[in-house]
Amino acid sequence: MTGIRPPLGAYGRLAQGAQRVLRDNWTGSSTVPSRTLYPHQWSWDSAFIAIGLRHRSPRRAQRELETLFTAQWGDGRIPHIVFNPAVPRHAYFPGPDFWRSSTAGAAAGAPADTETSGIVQPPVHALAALLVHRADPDASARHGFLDRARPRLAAWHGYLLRARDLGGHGLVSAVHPWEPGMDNSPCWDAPLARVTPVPPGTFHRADLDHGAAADRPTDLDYGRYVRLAMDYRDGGYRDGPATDPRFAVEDPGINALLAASEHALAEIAAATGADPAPHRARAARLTAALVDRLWDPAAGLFLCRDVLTGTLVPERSAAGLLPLLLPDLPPAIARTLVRTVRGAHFGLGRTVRLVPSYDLLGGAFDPFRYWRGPAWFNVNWLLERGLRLHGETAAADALRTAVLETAAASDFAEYVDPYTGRARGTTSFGWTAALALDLALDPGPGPSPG
Ligand code: 9WN
Repeated sequence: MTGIRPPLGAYGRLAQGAQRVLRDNWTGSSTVPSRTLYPHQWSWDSAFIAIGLRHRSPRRAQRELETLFTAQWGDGRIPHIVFNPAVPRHAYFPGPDFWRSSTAGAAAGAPADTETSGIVQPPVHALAALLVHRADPDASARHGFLDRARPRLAAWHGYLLRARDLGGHGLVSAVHPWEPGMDNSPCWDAPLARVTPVPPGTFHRADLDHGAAADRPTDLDYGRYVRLAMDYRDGGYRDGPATDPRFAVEDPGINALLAASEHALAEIAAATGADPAPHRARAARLTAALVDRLWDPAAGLFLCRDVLTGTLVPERSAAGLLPLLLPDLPPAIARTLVRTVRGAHFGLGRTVRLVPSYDLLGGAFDPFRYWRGPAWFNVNWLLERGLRLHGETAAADALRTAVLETAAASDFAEYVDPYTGRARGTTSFGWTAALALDLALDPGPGPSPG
């Protein structure tokens, strides 16, 4: 069975369903993650969505990314949300009236004519841009897609490496739990406990109008999210020790995705006649810093480091498996990560078919609650790639099949119970549809044939 893929078209119905979601969620210039729960443009969602869109419309995939790039700030940051002015102000909290980017972020170069949030999400965009380009390299070259994308991406990575190296060891720090994209991961529990929540009742959680409370973060977590975002905003979204962040965490997910995107940016540089060497060097430095700062041999995966205490957070999150995406990971570490994915804590191919977001045996595990256990499709798409990259073809093939079957059976759920595969959160979710479409239609990154 190893390496054999179903013939193209075997997932025809799934591909149709995925395209329907992407059509319904398209606004004319970008794609919302969900019409109800997330009615604006999100940063890493758009990158994943572009990866799926490229198979049906490379131009629309380019547009998706370029709409996001238009909202880039002068300091290089790509905001985690770009607000659609046509959507009612209170449809999502925290909305544009909370972030007030065009005024509070003016000194950091926030656009004057578009409202955005002021925090960021994982930098998957260079990887997405490269894959979008490769879907139709001639048309991409004709339209100058990579020529326009390259300086945007370089400025984005530059911001992260310059302004967000709060630990001083060459890794990016998240200053808000929403930044790694895994909002209520148990990895944030200890660092977040130091943050005083805003009083309950001072804000309205629009998410609970559309999602079950048991699937979402708690009110106490939200009070702390709001406090951190408010303080960052009131400090003009300035970065660095002078602004005294109360939450600063080196996350293996963000840093692995940045290193993977530096590899992609090297390819983009080469394709546009620029020098790829600085990007390869950065990727190598990031990989070395990840190993040096976040690798935990006893746990068999990468952990988060709380920069304010200097300690590793002893919680196993799927973010700690994402360095498997890196081609230059020391082989012994790659082998250990593969063992960990299949071991009792993540159970792949043993107790579960999709990798859970958090340790199945962890004290905080909850199969329903967001990033505290459910399996997410973007994480599994990334790990499918990582397994394939490191020669684990049979495991990658099985994971691919599980992603496709579960995405279709759950109506493209936002996330699923890792044991039953049942939908949690919302359905018709953008990146679930896009990444299922990608796995249904893409031959994969190798080394497997096809
Ligand atoms: C806050 C849009 C986003 C994803 C995140 C996911 C969730 C937002 C929220 O939805 O976060 O950014 O309101 O809960 O955690 O990864 O990008 O799909």
